[in-house]
Amino acid sequence: MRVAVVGATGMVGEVMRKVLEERQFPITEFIPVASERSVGKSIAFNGKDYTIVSLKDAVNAKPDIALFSAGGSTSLEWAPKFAEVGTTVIDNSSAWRMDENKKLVVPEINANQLTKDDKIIANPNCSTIQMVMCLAPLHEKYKIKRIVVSTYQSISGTGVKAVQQLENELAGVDGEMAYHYPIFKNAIPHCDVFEDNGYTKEELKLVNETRKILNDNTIAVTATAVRIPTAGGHSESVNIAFENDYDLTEVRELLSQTDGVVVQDNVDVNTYPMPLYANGKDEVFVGRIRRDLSQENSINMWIVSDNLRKGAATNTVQIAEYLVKNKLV
Ligand code: A2P
Ligand code: 11C
Repeated sequence: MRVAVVGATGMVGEVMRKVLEERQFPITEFIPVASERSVGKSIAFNGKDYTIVSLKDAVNAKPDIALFSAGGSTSLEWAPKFAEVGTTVIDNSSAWRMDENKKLVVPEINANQLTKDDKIIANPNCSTIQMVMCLAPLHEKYKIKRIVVSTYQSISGTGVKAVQQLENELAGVDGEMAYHYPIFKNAIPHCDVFEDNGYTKEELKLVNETRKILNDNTIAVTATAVRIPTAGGHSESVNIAFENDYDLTEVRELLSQTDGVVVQDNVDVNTYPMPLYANGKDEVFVGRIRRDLSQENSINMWIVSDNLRKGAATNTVQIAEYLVKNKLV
């Protein structure tokens, strides 16, 4: 496969390169792409140095696959240009996710919808991916009626500027602010921008993307997204109301049997997921699984995953792997 990584120098782009290397993705030509600022510079991949090229040169090279993580506006403008020359784009931005003609894919859940005609495939938002990984098997078994989710999101989801802000605050030096407020010793209930209805875009992604991936618009979802000064991954407190009653042991079993999900749930020995330990891992970790005692057929759980891995790069590369395996590129 001839593979372009658009946004190769970015935080997600860097993890994409690492994940492609680790999983030994079958690459015959690697084409790193970034902004004009970076064109001509060199970047390492699989022990070799490659020269970063412009988007235009990358389109002219007609790669088989382009993995995009260079922001929504770059995707909106350039993904169709790649698609036009026959490249299959897997896009990590929010640009195409809710487009009704584009598939929003978490491979373990709905990659079987993909066909050769899907030239722009959307990768969901990080906080959605880790949640639906745990919801999908439970929805199938007990039918989800409503979800209440509160997130505790890593600064790495905002990008390099936010990581730098925290480092500056820890070192006690002034610098550029990624957030309106200090993040060290803080929790900021504001991820992405506010919409007119009082919710942030991040919160609405959790609502809309979840319904699209689970292919069920009857599911009610409400979300509060909060930024906290962690670096290893996003955490989520998720309350789920099912149509039908469930058995707690069976829920744990279902989750344990789900590919890509690891149950860490034994409060007797203080075992539960935490971002410090999810950092650098590809799995979604779930624990604190317990009955919601306040209403029937309801459950609480705590879901943690590395937002740059399963939440972004790993999911994107898994989609590419599925395409290759099923001869869809
Ligand atoms: P560059 O490093 O040249 O700015 P992050 O999300 O970590 O900020 O990274 C964004 C990625 O997207 C970087 O690789 C960045 O390249 C790339 N990028 C940003 N704007 C453009 C653009 N207009 N065209 C191509 N790549 C872009
Ligand atoms: C965050 N989820 O942590 C974001 C980062 O829609 O792809 C990715 C934004 C997106 O703030």
